[in-house]
Amino acid sequence: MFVDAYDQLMEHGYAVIPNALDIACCQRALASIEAFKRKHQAMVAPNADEFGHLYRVVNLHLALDSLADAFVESHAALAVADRYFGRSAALYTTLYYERGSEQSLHRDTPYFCTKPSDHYLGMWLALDDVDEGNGPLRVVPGSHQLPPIDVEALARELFPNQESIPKISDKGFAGYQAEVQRLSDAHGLSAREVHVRRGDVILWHPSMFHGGMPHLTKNRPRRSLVMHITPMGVPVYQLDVFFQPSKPVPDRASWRYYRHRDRKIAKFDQIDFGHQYVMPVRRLRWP
Ligand SMILES: O=C(O)CCC(=O)C(=O)O
Repeated sequence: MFVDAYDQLMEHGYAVIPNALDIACCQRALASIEAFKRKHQAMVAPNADEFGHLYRVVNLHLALDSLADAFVESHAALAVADRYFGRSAALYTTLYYERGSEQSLHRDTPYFCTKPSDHYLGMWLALDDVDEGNGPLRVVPGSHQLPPIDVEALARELFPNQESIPKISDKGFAGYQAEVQRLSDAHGLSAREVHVRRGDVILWHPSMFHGGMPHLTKNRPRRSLVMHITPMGVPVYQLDVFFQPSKPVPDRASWRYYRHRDRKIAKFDQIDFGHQYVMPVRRLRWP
C-alpha cells in the first residue's frame, strides 16, 4: 500500500492515504482542541467565525502535543514521505482550520522554497469527514509536472527593483500562480475535489497546484491540519529566494528542532492566528 501511494504521489502529484491516523488519535486531538478553546476563550475569539470555527491557526501543534502526536502517528503517510525524501520526514510548520480555507489554486513553492529544491511535502490530515458540503481540498492532477517557469524573467516583470525582492508579496505570489494557471490551461489540466474521511491524509508534491473549495454548509465544521514537512535541517525560504534561485543562502535551517517520540519538530516560539495576531507558545502551554 505504501508503494501505491508513493507511485500516486509521483505520478499525479498527490496521494490519498486512507486511515493514515486512527480514529482514537483524531478524537484525542479534537478533544484537546475543544479544551484549549474553552481555556483560552478570549484569545481565540477574534479568530473565530459566528459558529466558533477557527481559521488558519499557524503552529497550534506547538501548544497541543495531541497535534504533534497526530503527526508522528500518521505512520502510513510518513512512510511515503520518508521514501520521497530518502530520509526521515520532520515537521516544519502546521495550519489548523475548522472551516474551509477557500484558497484559490496555488503552488506552495514560493513560500516553501527549500534548498535543495523540492524537499517539502504538504500533508493534510482530515479530522472530520470532508465532502462537497464543507470545503474539500481541490487538486490539479499532473500540475507538478508542467514545464518549468522562468522565475527570474517573471521577477523582472513583477519587481522593478531586483535588489530588494521582498520575502512576502501578494503581487509576487499572485503573479507566479497566474503563470501556473496559464500553463495548466494550456496543457488541458483541470481541478478535481478530494473527498476524504476522518483520519485520511492527503500528501501533495511541492509543485502541486491545489486550493480549497467553497465551504457551503457553514455550521458544519471542516477540521483539518496541514502539516508542512521537510527532512530535518532543510532550510525553507520565501519569495526573495524563490525568485532568485542563485542567491547565496545558508544550506542549513536557522531554527532548532525538538524530539517528539521518534520524529523531529521545528521549534518556534509563537502561534499565529489567521495572520491577524500572535501569541507566545509559552503562554498557551501554561500551566
Ligand atoms: O485546506 C485547504 O483548503 C487548502 C490548504 C492549502 O492550500 C495549503 O495549506 O496550502
